[in-house]
Amino acid sequence: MALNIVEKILQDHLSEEANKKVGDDLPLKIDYTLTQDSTGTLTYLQFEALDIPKVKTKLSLSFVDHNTLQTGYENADDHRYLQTVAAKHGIYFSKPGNGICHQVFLERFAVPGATLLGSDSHTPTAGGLGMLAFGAGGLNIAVSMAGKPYCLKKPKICNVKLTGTLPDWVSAKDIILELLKRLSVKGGVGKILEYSGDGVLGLSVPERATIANMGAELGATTSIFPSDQQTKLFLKAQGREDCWREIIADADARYDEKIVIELNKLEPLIAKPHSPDNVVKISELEGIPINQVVIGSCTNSSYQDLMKVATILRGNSIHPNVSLSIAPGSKQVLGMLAENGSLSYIVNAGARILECACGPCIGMGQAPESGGISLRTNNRNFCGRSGTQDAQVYLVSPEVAAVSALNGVISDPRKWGEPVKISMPEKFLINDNLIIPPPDNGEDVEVIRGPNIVPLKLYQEMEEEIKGHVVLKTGDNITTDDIMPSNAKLLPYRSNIPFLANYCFTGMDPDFPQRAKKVESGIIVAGENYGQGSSREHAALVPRHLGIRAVLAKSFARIHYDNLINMGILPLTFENCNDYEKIKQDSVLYIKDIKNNLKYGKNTWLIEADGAIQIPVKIELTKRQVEVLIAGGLLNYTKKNWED
Ligand code: MIC
Ligand code: SF4
Repeated sequence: MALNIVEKILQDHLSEEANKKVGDDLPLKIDYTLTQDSTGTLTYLQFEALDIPKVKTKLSLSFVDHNTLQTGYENADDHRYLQTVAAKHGIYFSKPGNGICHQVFLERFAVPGATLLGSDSHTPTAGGLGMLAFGAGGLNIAVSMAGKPYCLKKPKICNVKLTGTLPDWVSAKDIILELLKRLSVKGGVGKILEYSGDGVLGLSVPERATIANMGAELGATTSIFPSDQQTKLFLKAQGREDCWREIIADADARYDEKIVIELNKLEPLIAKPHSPDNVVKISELEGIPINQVVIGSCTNSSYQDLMKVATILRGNSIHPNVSLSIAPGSKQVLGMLAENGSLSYIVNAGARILECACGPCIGMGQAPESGGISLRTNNRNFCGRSGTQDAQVYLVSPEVAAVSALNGVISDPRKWGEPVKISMPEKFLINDNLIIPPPDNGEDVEVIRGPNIVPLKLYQEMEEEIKGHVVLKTGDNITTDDIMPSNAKLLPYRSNIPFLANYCFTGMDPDFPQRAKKVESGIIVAGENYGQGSSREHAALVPRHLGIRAVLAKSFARIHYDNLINMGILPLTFENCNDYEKIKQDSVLYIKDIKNNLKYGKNTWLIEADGAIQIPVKIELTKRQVEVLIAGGLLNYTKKNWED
């Protein structure tokens, strides 16, 4: 039978599961895992709770790239915990300064045809190299490190065919912005995007990675490119040619959906505040004065990206009203810019060089001025994420960012002059001295925990019934940044759930934590695509800590849906979306017969609102998810069902 790329990789990683119908659970063998520090501390606390001496994957990696500001002892303590817990359990540790997890993983570890699970929503970046890579909650990573399969809801496979070649000054970022414009931030939910077509052949691995990276903003389960000659070229230049193998779709492979993008028809694009799908042509916004430009993040901080920027900046000065900050994606990228002299073009133009980390992308520094206009090469421009609530953040390609930084206004790069072309280096600078392999005698390592690491609370089994107050009613597209904000002040407390609880939803509603604490059981009512964005399980665990027992929404984003189940919170959807109007903030909802309904696989439940009306709600769960919910969460479930 003719197979597409996803089916080929699934076939290698599933036993007899490949023929299951869309929506079913696929137990997937995970070869590699990655964590980053802001989700990693909780992941490893949960891994420790499973009591497994050594990871059972081919390779597991722990990166430090998010919390690197170290304004107090908390971050450094977390780094020490992460380094010692990695050494103890057979995990490679990438030290702060080595770069952003997705960039470093692509450069030094990604393998075509293998599977990767990462505690970060942009883990699909490795799909640029033909890897089947998923973002998930930290608890899922912990369970995979323990050698258990990752249960994936079988997604639809959508073919994105790229034809032709990109016009001058139009880049990979514009391809994914075009898709966001067409499909919206929920257009990819429940789908894997598999790229093909002659347009793919001309895209280098880092360009493909930019596209796969921002598939997360479409809500896609993951994105994947073929492993072809471009892949081989990249791996060869990284000194890793031996792990290359060709993986392409069979000629008559079948897909559930098809999208075609004609590359030669594309123009430079820009996503307006405050959503990555708010995309228009750059020509429509030309001339708007800007205050800040930030170039970096796991989307656009590769060697080729920054070489383009350096070439544009060379011999020029940034506009007097603009602050330009640049965070290279990895030590490899920064080292190469330093060695070939391009770093001096960047520095001399007046850019501020930041360390190789996420930095401003997650609000760790460089917050714009009040009401400031910031152009960024990042993947997310949610309101307040930059650290300034009223800032206006736009998303663009590195070319647009660099030209605009010089002009002081949003600029169409096509008017800049000769197009900048950077080819793939024959050899990347290879120096893995910030990657620490685990020692052979890991069992002797002492794990060091600072006072910021607060032990996990264990929860009880699911209740038989819940009488809960609606403590919050929200609109559509609520992000995990809305639920559990992350900024320079809060990010250091990712291992301290009671502390974080005081800030849950406070960007939107400062009184939420107090209200939630007052009632015994709380319920959140939401619109479409609830929980889009980050994989942070804190957005489920913190509400759980505040007594939230159910979320009733019009629809959910994938990773957050799983995280709610993992934390023992009921994810309910309206059978009839008009019923959303019938529930008010402060309504009391009565959910009865929960365990029976779960056990007997009842898909539609009736819940009572304010002692008067009955509202039909749906719950779509696999058999395993039912058991996880009944057990009170994935940690309880895994401990209960342990067999080696
Ligand atoms: C993000 O881009 O929002 C993050 C910070 O990388 C998150 C992870 C986190 O919240 O720690 C993500 O994308 O999953
Ligand atoms: Fe880091 Fe930003 Fe990428 Fe998240 S999106 S991993 S914060 S660079």
